[in-house]
Amino acid sequence: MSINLIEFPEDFLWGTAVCSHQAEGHNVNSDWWEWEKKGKIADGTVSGAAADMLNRYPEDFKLMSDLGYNSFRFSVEWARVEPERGVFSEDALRHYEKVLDELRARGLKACLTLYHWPLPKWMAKRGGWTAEDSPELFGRFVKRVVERVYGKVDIWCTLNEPMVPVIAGHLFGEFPPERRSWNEARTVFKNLLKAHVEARRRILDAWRRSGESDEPLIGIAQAVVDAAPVNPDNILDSAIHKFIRFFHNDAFPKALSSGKVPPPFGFNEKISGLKDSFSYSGVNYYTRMRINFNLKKIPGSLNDFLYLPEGAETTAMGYEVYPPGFYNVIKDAARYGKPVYILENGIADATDAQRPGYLLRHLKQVKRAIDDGMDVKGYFQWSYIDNFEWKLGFEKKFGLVEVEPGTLNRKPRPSAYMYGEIARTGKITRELAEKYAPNVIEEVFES
Ligand code: GCO
Repeated sequence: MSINLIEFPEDFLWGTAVCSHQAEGHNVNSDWWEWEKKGKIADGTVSGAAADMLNRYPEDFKLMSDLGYNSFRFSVEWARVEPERGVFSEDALRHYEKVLDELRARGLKACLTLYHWPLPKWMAKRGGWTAEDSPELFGRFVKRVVERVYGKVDIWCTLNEPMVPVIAGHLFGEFPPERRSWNEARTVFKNLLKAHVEARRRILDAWRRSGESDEPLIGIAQAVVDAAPVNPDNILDSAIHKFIRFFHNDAFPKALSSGKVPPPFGFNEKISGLKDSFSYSGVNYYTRMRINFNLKKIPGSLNDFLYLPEGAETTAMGYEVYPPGFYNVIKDAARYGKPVYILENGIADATDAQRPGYLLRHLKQVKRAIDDGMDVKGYFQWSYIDNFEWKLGFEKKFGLVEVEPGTLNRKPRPSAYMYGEIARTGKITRELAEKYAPNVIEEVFES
């Protein structure tokens, strides 16, 4: 069947996302800042001034609203707000207050992430998320933030991709604190569940005081891959794919739903306040993971499970472009019976040659999910702007908007305008696809 138009619901959120450490710059009291200086970053860069959103956010929010976007996701940096244990920076709190006010003044809805990986140095020194009181300390920081900004936030995201500190930080030792300990990984998993509970409690306290009737939207952003066995008849591939799908995608959200710590992370013990502790499912999707296990090779990172079919289209990250996987993971997220927000989806592409097509093909899968009855409420493109891509540095360009080296001036890429047209109209038309990505017309409009 051939169609000419893809239409999204009227109140759909069309946003972009950043993490403050990656985009604001100068997160000097964080563990990542210290770690970067040890020469850990692949392209030899450090986060430094990043995209300088710390100072340029008013210009950025004007650009977003001029382009036609209606929402924005970003994070508060714990290390900025609490640079020393128990010492809260009035400057930092005022900064985030002003950022949220500016967003509102531009008519942009705010999704605020409370933890997006960097920790204050003092926290990291005392064991980070392995410390028994880490959830409580996180709760105390969140309380300070919530007291200042409640009423200015539309969507609360307590944790961004909690499995990254668990797996990359404590199991495979790729991110700070570079640990390789299964015991620690389990402890971090449990403490992050508790940290979510603590954060949610503080947000709900503020909500009760506010007298509003509707409960605030609170959830996490979960990184999900569409894991599948290369050869379903191979018992090992099939078993490993199921395990990875559970371990990486489902274990954490399942715990938020059941209130228990699932094996292998725990023994189904209950955590008080955890059961049904979210009001939406947040999905971050980039690629699929095809499992082709090699017995001779012990995996050193989750990426070692990635298998690329010959001729597969890939991104600058080396990820396979696989839009149908997006539909599959949205379907998985929708099983919890809550609204779904896509909190990240995007591509590293310096020349913007692939990005328009990537975007249209992925948005088509979102629409497919909506047509099949899934309650998808919004989509946040990663990323608004080129930023510090963690261990890979600035070489990977995820931005709809390019940052000119040196001046840090903003230069929207063609896909930034394309995304704006979609956001303003809620529609993908054939003309739009012809203008920006004629090569994907068939995939997007013929089904
Ligand atoms: C992620 C992170 C982002 C990354 C992005 C691109 O959620 O993985 O939230 O910080 O930069 O995913 O790799």
